[in-house]
This record gives sequence, C-alpha cells and structure tokens, in this order.
Amino acid sequence: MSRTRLPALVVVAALALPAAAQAAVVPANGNWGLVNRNIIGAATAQVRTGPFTPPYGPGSINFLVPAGTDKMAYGNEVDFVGVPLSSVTTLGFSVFTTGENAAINPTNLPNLGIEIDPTGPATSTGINYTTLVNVSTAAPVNVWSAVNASAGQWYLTGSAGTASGCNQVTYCTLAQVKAFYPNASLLAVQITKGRDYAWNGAVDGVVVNDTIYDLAPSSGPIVLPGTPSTPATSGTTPVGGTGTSGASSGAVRCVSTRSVTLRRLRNARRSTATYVDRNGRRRTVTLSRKGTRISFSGRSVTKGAVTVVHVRDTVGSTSKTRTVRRTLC
Ligand SMILES: [Ca+2]
Repeated sequence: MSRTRLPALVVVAALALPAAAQAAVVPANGNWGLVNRNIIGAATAQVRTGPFTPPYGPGSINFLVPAGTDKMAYGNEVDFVGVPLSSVTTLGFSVFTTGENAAINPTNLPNLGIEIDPTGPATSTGINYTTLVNVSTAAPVNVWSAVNASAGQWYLTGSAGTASGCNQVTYCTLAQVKAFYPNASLLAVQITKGRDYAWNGAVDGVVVNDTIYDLAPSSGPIVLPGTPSTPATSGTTPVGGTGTSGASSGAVRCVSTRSVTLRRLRNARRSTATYVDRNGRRRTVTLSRKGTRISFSGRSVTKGAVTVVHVRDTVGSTSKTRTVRRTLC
C-alpha cells in the first residue's frame, strides 16, 4: 500500500484522469461559462479559490442551488458543436460535495448534461435535440472526487429518451446510447444541477476524451469581481484563446459586424454550417455557392469574443468538418 504515502491530493488528481493518463489539462477559457438558457430560478455560480485544493489549479466553480426548483448550468455551447458522439469515449468531472448535500439524498450531485443532436446534423427531420445526462451515484463528502461518467449509466431527455428506451425509468450505458443513435453529434457540454434538490458545492476538471478542462483557471488565488485589479474585469482575460478548446482550430480573424458570409466549397455537393444565432439557438443552415449570411448571437457576443461556426463539407460520399472562427473587434 505504498500509494497511501502519497499526498491525498495527488491521488484525487490521478483519479480524474482517463485510464491512459495521457489527458492534457487545458484552461477552460473562451466559450466556457454560464449556460444562461438552462439556468432556472435563484441558482447562481461563483468563480472561487478552493474549496480546499481543487484538482486543477487553485480555483473552481461553486454552484449555489438553493432549492429543488432551481437549476444551474455551466459549460461550453460552442466548441463541441458537431463532434460525433461516437468519437466520445471518456466523460467526467470533479466535484466537491458536502455532508449537508448528501443528507438530502446520497446521490444529490451535479450531472454532466451533454446536449446532442441524436440523428446528427445531416438529418433535419425527426428528433434533433436531447440532453444526455449521467446518472449520479454517491460521492465522498468534504473532499474532491472524480466522477467517471463514461463508465456509468445515462439517460436521454424528451422524445429521444422515449424512442431509445434510455430514459429516467430505464438507464443505458454510453455504448448503448451510441448504438441507438450512431449518427449523434454534440451540441453543448455542461455540468448541470437541478431540478431535484438543493445543492451547494463546487465542480472542476471537465473531462472530454483526452482533454481535461480546468474550470476557473488561474495561476493564483482568485479575486472576486468588483475588487480593484481583478484580472477578470481588466479586459485582458483570454477570450477564446487558441489551444484552450479541444474542437477549435484555424486562424482567428477579426470581424466588425456580428455576421459573416460563408460559401459552399467549390467541389462540395453540400456544405452546412452550425452556429448559435442571435436568439441564442443553435442552427444548421445549408450554404449556397454564392454565399450564405450568418448572424451570430447578439446577446453573448461582444467585442473581443470569439464565435465559432462548424462547417461540414460533403464531397462525393465523404464529409469533412472545418471550424471557422471570428473575433469581434
Ligand atoms: Ca480549476
């Protein structure tokens, strides 16, 4: 039992890694944040130092969900759009829960809520939206622990849950979900809490395949907004920095409007673009040869923000995806 001599934090951090232990830890900058459309009632979240020593960096995201009627959602609605669910093998996150939370219910914990298009972007009819939710199991209290969601049980919300049989009555493995919806692709990755019980605790380290996203990334103690010299309000906080998101690629170009015109590739028989529109909804449009104008989210996109469009080009019988990034200036 030589492992018991290791500092406890080392053990916790190791547990959060996929089995291959080759995961890259990257800061959850840019498009990580509150998923406003999924937040209900009085739930709030806070970037903070601790509690105690988070597994990745000194900070974490503290969820404050005061009642079972409230819901918090924190994640990334942009960078995972179009990623095939079939390519996702490892999913998880780290959590700090309390005895008070467990006293309400032993499995009173946040979940991963992976929003997916179960039939894939190439199929616009049928079911095009559901949330893939991992089923919580009890976690140790007053310490950080890793949730290996990909090894656990899952369900799908709404009609996709009914059609697949993977619902809140009958759970499925991730493999079973992928088998039923082989063309499913991701829309958003988020940690949610609600609507079931009150919960106050913290989350960090979202794992997607070989990447761990360090929530509340910081090299030092986090100063809360409103305090002079707070890095988060200085305007120099990295926004959509390259290399911080698993799905991002390509050069970042600056555009002065909230629209961009994209064209179908010359040799493609079809090109589609998936993006978040001005109403905050994800849309997939077919691009014309002359060019199709795309208007980005008006509420969330501000100066310096990066917006991402995932384009799928179909040439012959094969499809390839490319990522178009624009920084508003
Ligand atoms: Ca962190």
